[in-house]
Amino acid sequence: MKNIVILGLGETGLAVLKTLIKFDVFPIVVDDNLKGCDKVMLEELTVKYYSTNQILNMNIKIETIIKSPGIKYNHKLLKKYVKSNIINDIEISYFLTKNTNIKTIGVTGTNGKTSTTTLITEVLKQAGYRAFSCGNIGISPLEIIAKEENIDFLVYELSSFQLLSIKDFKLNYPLLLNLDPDHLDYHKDIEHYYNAKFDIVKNMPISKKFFIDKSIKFCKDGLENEINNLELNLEIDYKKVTVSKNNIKLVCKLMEELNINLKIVEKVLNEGKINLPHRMEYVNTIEGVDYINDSKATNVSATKNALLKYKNIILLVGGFDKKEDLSELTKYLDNVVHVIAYGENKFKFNFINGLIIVDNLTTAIKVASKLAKPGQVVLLSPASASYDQFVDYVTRGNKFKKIVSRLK
Ligand code: UMA
Repeated sequence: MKNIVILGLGETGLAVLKTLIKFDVFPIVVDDNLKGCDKVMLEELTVKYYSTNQILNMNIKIETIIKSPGIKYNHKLLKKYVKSNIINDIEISYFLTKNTNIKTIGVTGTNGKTSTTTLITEVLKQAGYRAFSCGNIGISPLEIIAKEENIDFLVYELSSFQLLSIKDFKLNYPLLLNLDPDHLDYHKDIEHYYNAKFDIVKNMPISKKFFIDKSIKFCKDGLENEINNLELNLEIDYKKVTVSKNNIKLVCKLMEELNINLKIVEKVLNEGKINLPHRMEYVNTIEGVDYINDSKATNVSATKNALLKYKNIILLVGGFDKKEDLSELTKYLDNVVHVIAYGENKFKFNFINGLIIVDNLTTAIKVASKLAKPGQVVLLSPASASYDQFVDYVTRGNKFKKIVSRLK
């Protein structure tokens, strides 16, 4: 019996399950945290489900494991079945689209992936195409393929976790925005992380072009690097948009390739449609103090970008320790008046002079609001993941906004 296992029944696993069932394939689901309602759903679908330990004890043959991106390669099932075909939803989407007219664009990089993916999709839509964002942005490409008809473009946001599990997947147009240390709790080392990012061109893109930031040195035989060296004549107020200038340039380079008028990029940016929540999001001004929610800044380089954007900052940092070298932040503290650290890794910010340490985000905001003077900015830009005290960065950002609204 050739068993297919879906490992992890989150957003990705569910999309894979629905797709397989559509093709009359009934996989086994393995998840260690299934809720009662998930179990009822699986039973109704006559899909078998097990915990990791249960399936390990069964000693069955497994031909293919479809892995959720958040599950690490040292997971017990993956270690035991290392010779199985281990793939993901991104790989499956390639097989479903490769003989169709759907064009694919992929965006990876350490920071700015979601806003750049959203920008590309919006520009394509305004140029008259049926374009959809998918992937790490929060919706599996399989969901889009199942739901939408006459798709012109799929615009994938791709994380290093997802890129690690691709085999034959290739894109028409790959983009690599930037590279900085991140996710060192998941990857063996920085090289392993960077190499996963380069896997966006593991298989030669159909266009043979790689849209890549000028700061990154990369070459591959037969592949043409398209560098973001355009002089832009667009009227954009960069202070008001959350997509960086470099990423806008790279998007423009891509749009030139697709023969799309760059004035559409200008229009989309100026309409403010790309200003996503939790990314340098303006929340409120209270007694002359601006409150900014940058909860999506889960690494040093994202926090660095926020520190370069604002002045007179009271910075709130801390959370789950991703094993990054936090002392890199020292170089960017010129505009900072106070730093308040909270969360699991709060003591790791001890290299900052005058650091204020508190237990949680609520206290950090309260202390910041007492210290803040008119003209200053209270900036939540944690340089850390949220998992120590929150489900994810969205919950953390929403909590920040809720507490700030109460301050008023
Ligand atoms: N699970 C186990 N055993 C384990 C670990 C997890 O059974 O040892 C199960 C959990 O019980 C859960 C499932 O696995 O049911 C979770 O899988 P997952 O963490 O891959 O979550 P998904 O819901 O499938 O979400 C994933 C991405 N999550 C991660 O990469 C951690 C989402 O990116 C993505 O939006 C979604 O697929 C759709 O593609 C989130 C993210 O934080 C936003 N990404 C990282 C980032 O942006 O920095 C890379």
